[in-house]
Amino acid sequence: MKIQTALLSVSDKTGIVEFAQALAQRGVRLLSTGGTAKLLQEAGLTVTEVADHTGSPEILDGRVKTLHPKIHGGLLARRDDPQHLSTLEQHQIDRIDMLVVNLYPFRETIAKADCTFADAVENIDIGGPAMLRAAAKNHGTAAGGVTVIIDPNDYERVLNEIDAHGMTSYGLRLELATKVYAHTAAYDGAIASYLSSLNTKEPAQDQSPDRNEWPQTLTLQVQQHQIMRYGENPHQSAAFYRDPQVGAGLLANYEQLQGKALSYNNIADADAAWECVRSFETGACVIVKHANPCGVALGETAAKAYQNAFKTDPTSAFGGIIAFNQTVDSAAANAVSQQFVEVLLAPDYTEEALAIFAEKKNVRVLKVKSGQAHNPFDIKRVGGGWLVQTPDTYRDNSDAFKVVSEKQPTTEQMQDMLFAWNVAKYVKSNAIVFCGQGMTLGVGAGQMSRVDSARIASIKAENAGLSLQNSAVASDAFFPFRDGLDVVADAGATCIIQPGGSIRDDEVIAAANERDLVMVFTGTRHFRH
Ligand code: 93A
Repeated sequence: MKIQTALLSVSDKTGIVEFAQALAQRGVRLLSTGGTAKLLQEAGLTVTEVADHTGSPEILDGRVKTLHPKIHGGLLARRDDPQHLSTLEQHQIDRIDMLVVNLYPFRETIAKADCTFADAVENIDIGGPAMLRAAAKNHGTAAGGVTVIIDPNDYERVLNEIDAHGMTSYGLRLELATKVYAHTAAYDGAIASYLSSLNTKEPAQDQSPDRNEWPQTLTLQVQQHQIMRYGENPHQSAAFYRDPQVGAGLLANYEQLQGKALSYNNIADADAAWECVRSFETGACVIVKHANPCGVALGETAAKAYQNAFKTDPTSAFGGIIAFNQTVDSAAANAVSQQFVEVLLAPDYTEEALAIFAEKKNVRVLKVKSGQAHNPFDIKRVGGGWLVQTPDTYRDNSDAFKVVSEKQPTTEQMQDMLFAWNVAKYVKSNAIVFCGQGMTLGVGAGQMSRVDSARIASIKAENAGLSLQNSAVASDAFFPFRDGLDVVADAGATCIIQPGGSIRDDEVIAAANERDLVMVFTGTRHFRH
């Protein structure tokens, strides 16, 4: 079936004029929305505006442009169904054979440091996905169907097929339709992830997209960024790909200012460090080794934050990845230069700081832009498949935390617990984190039993010469027995923050009261594997 009418409505206008010209040359009638229509008309093309075609003007600041039966009927009518075709005739609806749409740049918008909530909301595209899903649903049969294009990279392929066969093949239409659903699913995933990262009074119990909304198939479209010398070990080959659809996070936003190429392990650890440091609202420093924070501290200056982070575990900090969420000045650069460091990350560096690092040619110095967006999905490879989940970007609402002990926390204890709780989110499970006065004092990570993590955290504090008297402890999941609690109390902790939810909560609360501890339940668990 020959393509007679195409509707073009794009935010990313790359290549659209050339493509529209090519369609016009092939006798295709062009329909288009405001901005796209204007651009095409300026290029001398004959275009019918959707508003003229439907007889309904764009309303509500463009929120309603294409949401009209003349558009959706034209996209959805089955091409081989006489009843559908007569319904079109009855309502004077023209078939739309090709749809060219790409969406409002939601991810790019929220990646901007100055993005407001209103900016984010206005960039949630409604009409675009509705048309895309309609057109993709109606990609049809071998006899004909709607050709839907979401990616400017596909313009040429479509033209080649039209030139070769007078129409697009079923195979291509199916492939393009599949791409659409993968794209709209990821787009909605990004919106869900953004909304769930906002502070709310009542934390949602289930922030994941509706289980029924998960796509049947996922298409992974990533771009090669760099071939690496090797993978996790020298006998493994590796490459580094970036996801062009994700506007924020380390990989979308870094610039390497000096040093050797990043290794596979550097990138994994740098990502862990950056995700942790950017979660703090005030100045902080995070030192990571093997994907776990081995020191985290707040500090009014970068130097102060670094010095306290380093104190937690100087032995492990050797060869670490160090991330800051504030500008690194000469004081911080001098302090960091005393140790062996693999990678440094910060939003900015002073000229003096860069001059200090220039003396250490091997240190990889990365400048990373902050942004609010997160990956829409976490993906983990398992034998024969992938596990896919929304990321743990849930921002806990401390107003909903409950003091379950008889003893009430002081303001200082509450601050220490909240800091410890935030760090624990970034420590591999089972995580036990001792903190005090805005710094970690002992981190127990990645153990199979919580009580062992507690023991290791207190041994590490002792090795570093740090006192745990009056410290705060966070546990990423509930204490299944009182034993872990006894270990941290013996070490000197006076307050504990944990999710609660064990069938033995009563026993654990009684133990906290017996040991004169403050205990707070958050109601949310933060496993990390
Ligand atoms: O505001 S919308 O959610 N409502 C609509 O009815 C609608 N129709 C198309 N967004 C809508 N679009 C989007 O407008 C398209 O997905 C595309 O990204 C953009 C193109 O607008 P313009 O042609 O005015 O630049």
